[in-house]
Formats: sequence, structure tokens, C-alpha cells
Amino acid sequence: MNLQALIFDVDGTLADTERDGHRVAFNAAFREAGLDWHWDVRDYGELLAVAGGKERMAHFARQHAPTLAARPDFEGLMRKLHALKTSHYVHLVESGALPLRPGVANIVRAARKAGLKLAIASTTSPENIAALLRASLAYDAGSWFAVIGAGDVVTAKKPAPDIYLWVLERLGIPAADCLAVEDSGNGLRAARGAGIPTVVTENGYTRGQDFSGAVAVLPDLGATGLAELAALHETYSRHHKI
Ligand code: XBP
Ligand code: MG
Repeated sequence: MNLQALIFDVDGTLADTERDGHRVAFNAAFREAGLDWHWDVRDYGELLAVAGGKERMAHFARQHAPTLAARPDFEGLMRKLHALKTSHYVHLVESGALPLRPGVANIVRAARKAGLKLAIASTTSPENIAALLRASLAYDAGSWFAVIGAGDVVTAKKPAPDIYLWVLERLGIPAADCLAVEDSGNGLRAARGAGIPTVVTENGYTRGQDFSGAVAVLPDLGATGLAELAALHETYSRHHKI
């Protein structure tokens, strides 16, 4: 097979982290900072169109707290608020509140065994990923991944392809020989923009988004092992002559 690497998105793909993880952590940080902001489940779904926690908060502030957004120290304030949010999120993950989605652990372990390279391409902060891998896979699971592209290593976040290009360069494997696993339209566009065949596992927030160009759209990886992923990749490659 020509499949050499699996590149995973994190939020919504490895685990359903947004509704009961990031959203809860944002709200806790807002409370702690004395802000009367609250993101309910529905509002948060709309805010997910803006990738990146700092960027999402800044977008919200520009719409709902323009005086704050106009302050000269606004960027610094957002950075501090985001650090607070990250520590709440890491605590949530460490408490075991965010399990991996069905099939993810099996595929990661099977890929390791088969000698495939593993990588991560995410918009979220590196400490969030480290905590999730440690809590849900193994204490040393971070080292199972040859490349972890996360957070601010690129300025243009998904749907820009930059994070995937950053990962590909470090992996040293042609885009066509990798398979990305994503959960959202933004993520799919980012991976496809870097030329990587991409499987989508949709979730409650992303169901119904535009997934055209995906290798396959699956409810999750529960019924799909590594062999099936490799077969999907092969069929796609043959049809697209890559
Ligand atoms: C994930 C995100 C992130 C998280 C929050 O998108 O958009 O912003 O919601 O993480 P993707 P941070 O799954 O497409 O990578 O607060 O650490 O930014
Ligand atoms: Mg995602």
C-alpha cells in the first residue's frame, strides 16, 4: 500500500472536545475574569466558524464588547484570558471528561504496529493536545506522533492549509501518501488545500457541512479499522491518479 502516514485533527476528531471541553473552559475563564459572557451550546456552534480560541474570543468581543475590543491592551487581555481558558481545559481533560471517539485508539495502535507514521495537525494549543493524548491513550502517547503541528506555529489557521503544509514538510512524506482525518468543513478544506486525501468523521457540530472532496464521510471510526482506511485511500488514489 502507498499509505505511509495518518494525520489527525484533534478537536472533534480524536475526541468530542468542543461542546463539553473547550466551551466549558471558555465560560469558566470568562467567569473568573469577571466578564458576563456566556457561550451556550448553540451559540458556540456558530462561533466554531472562527478557528482558534484567541481568534474566536476576539471575534466575539468585536461584536459584543466593542469598547473592550478597542482598548490598546486588547490583544494582551485576550492572551491572558486564553491562558486561563487553557488551564481550565487541561483540568477537564485530566479529569477524564473527554474520552476518545469510537475507533480512534484502535486505529492509532494499529497504525503504530504497521509502521505507519502518525502526526497531528490542529488549531488548538499544544498543551491541550499533550493532556488529551496522555489522559486518553498512554502517558507517553505524545511520542507516538512523529510530528505535532498545533496552535500558533502558523499564523493562518484552518481553513488555510498552512498547518498541514507545516506538518508535511516535517514528516517528509508526499501529501498523496498521507491520509488526514478531520471532522469539519474548515478542517477538510485545510487538508485538501495541502493536497492530502481526507476522511471526515462528522459530529454533532459539523454534520451537514460541505464535505465535498472528502475520500469518505463516516459517522465515526467505530466500524472502520486501519485496513478499511488504507483501502479507502487506495481507491481514492487510483481514481484521482495521485
Ligand atoms: C479547533 C479549534 C480550536 C479549539 C480551541 O479546530 O478551532 O480553536 O476550539 O482551542 P480544529 P484553543 O479542530 O479544526 O483544529 O483555545 O487552544 O485555540
Ligand atoms: Mg476539528
